[in-house]
Amino acid sequence: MAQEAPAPQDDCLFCRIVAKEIPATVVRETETTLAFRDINPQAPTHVLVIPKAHHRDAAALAAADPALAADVLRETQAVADDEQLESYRIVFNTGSGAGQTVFHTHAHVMGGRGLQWPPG
Ligand code: D5M
Repeated sequence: MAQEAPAPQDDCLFCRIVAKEIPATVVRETETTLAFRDINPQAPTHVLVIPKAHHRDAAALAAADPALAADVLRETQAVADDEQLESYRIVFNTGSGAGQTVFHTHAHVMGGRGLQWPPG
């Protein structure tokens, strides 16, 4: 059973995008999720899918609300379908050492070019 949704954080950039206090190029929205284009795209398609509720990273989201984590994953697939991506990458940077800079769970959906493995 999901816990009560965490309150929006005043100092969280993505909570402020959810609240429409900061503009974003939204490509999809559901009751529980928002998908918008990354401001610094690393691929022709680079969309961020976030839960509207504040969780600091993917692990915290999965622990607190697995159904919401599933909503986010379902929306990454929907973005890939909308963008007609045959191959794409889903990334959850988790922790500053892995490059996480915004501590509100977000899935990067990247595609539209060849993607190397392993990433840097
Ligand atoms: O990814 C955080 C991502 O968030 C990074 O790729 C830039 C993006 N970003 C930062 N500010 C904005 C706004 N205002 N709109 C859209 N995208 C934004 P991380 O995995 O935490 O490094």
